[in-house]
Amino acid sequence: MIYRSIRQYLLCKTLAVLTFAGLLSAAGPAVAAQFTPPDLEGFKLHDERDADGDGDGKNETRLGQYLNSNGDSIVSFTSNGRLWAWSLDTRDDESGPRNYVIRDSNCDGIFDEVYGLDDEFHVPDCTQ
Ligand SMILES: [Ca+2]
Ligand SMILES: [Ca+2]
Repeated sequence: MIYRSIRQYLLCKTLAVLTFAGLLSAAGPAVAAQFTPPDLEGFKLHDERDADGDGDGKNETRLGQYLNSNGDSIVSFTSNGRLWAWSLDTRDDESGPRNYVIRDSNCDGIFDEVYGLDDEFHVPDCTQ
């Protein structure tokens, strides 16, 4: 079974698999987006686990979950030593700019895609 979003992942302990077809094709001229990783100040490592980011049954992605005293959650996604996504889920904001996933789609170190917490995303091919 494949769970699709970071919210579902955190509930089900299975990593989200997601597709992003159409996102880039609708973007028009190639202006590279760049998203800044969440600030870990005030957060402590809460849990680490491995998860399946592409639905093949192998847990290739290491997740690190960080929490602060407010219960806000940051998760890092690392495969083959490359950190390719971050999520931020704030407890007091069910939606909006303080809840997101950012992904480095091509392993160049720049987080160039952003998703909502309920959106689908998957481990980029460039980590393999
Ligand atoms: Ca996998
Ligand atoms: Ca990138």
